[in-house]
Amino acid sequence: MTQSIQTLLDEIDRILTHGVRSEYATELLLGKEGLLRRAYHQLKSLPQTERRNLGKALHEREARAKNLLGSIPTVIQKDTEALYFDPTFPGGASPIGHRHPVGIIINEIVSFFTKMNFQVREGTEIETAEYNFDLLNIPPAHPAREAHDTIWINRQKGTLLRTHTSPMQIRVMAKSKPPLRVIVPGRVYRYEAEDATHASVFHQVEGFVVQQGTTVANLKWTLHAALESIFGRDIELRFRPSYFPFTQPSLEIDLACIHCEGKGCTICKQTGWLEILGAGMIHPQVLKNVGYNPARVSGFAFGVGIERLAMIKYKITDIRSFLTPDRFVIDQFPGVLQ
Ligand code: FA5
Repeated sequence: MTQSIQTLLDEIDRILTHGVRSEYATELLLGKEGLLRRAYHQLKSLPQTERRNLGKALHEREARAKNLLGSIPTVIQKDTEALYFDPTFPGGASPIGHRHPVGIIINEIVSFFTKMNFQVREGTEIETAEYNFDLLNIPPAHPAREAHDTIWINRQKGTLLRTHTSPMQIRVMAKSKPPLRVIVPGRVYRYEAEDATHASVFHQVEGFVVQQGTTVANLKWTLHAALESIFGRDIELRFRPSYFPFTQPSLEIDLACIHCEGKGCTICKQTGWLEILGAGMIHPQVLKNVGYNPARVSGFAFGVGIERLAMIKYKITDIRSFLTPDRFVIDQFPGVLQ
C-alpha cells in the first residue's frame, strides 16, 4: 500500500516538474480520478503513523499543483483536434521486469552443475509409459504408479505428460556410454488436488552420474555442495531411507530449516526439517534396461522439486503463487528482484 502511494507521489512530482504545461495536467493531477484523489484514497487505509507524513506531502503537492496550474496557461488549445496529442508531455518510465523465482533457482542449479562438468538435457514433456514407468522398473501393476497420479494423453497408446524428469535417465543412458554426468531441468505434470505445497504443474531438476565406482558418498557430497551453492550459506542435510523402484538404496533428503536453524518455525511446520528431494543409487535393473553392465558401472540419481526450493529460499508460503501470470504477485516476493 505504502509503495503504491509512493508511486503516485513520484508520478505527481514528475508532472509538477516537467508536465504542468500540458493540457492534461489539470485533469491528471486534480481531476476526479486524478493522481491526488487516488493518493488521498490510498491514504485512508494506512496506519496513523504513515498517514501523517504522507498526508502532509500530499497537501503540499496539491497546493503547488493548484498554484502552478492556475498561473500557467496551457500551450496547446483544446479546440483543435489535430493537436490533441501533446508531444511535449514527458513519457513515464517503463517498469523493469525481473526473473521468476523458479527461473532464478533453475539458473543457479544449472550454473553450479555445468561448473562440475555436467551436461544439460531437457527432454520432452510428452512421454510414453515405457520411459516414464516401465524402463524405470515400474511395471503396469506396480503400486508406485499410484503415487504419480498421471495425466494421460492416450491411455491405450500409453502416451502421457511426464510425471517426473526421471525418464530422461533412460533416454540419455540408452544413447550414450558412461561416464555420464547429466542434469535435466524441466516441467512435470501430475493429476493432483492442488494445495499450498502441491501443484499439478511444477518443475524438477533430475541429476545423475554413471561411471565406474560411483558411491552414495559421491551423491551426498554433490547434493551438499549444490544446495550450499543455491542457498548461499552452510546447510545441514539429513538422509532418510526411502523407496523408489528405480534406485537401490533410495533416500529422502531433508534440509535443516534455514529460517529457524532447525529450532522449529512456521516454514518447517515446527519440525526443524524441510523435505526437499528424492535420490538414490541407480537400480541395477535400470542399468541393465539401457544395456549397461551393473557389475562394471554404478550411478547415483536425484530429483528435486524447484518450486519447493524457491519456497524455502524466498519464504513463499503457497506454491500456487508461482502459477499466477500477475506480475504484481511475483513482484512481492522479497529479495527475488534481480
Ligand atoms: C520423484 O519424482 C523421483 N523421480 C525423484 C527421484 C529421482 C528419486 C531420481 C530418485 C532418483 P517425488 O515424487 O518424491 O520423486 O518428487 C520429487 C520432488 O518433487 C519432491 O521431493 C518435491 O520436491 C517435488 N514434488 C513432488 N510432488 C510435487 C507437487 N505436487 N508439487 C510440487 N512439488 C512436488
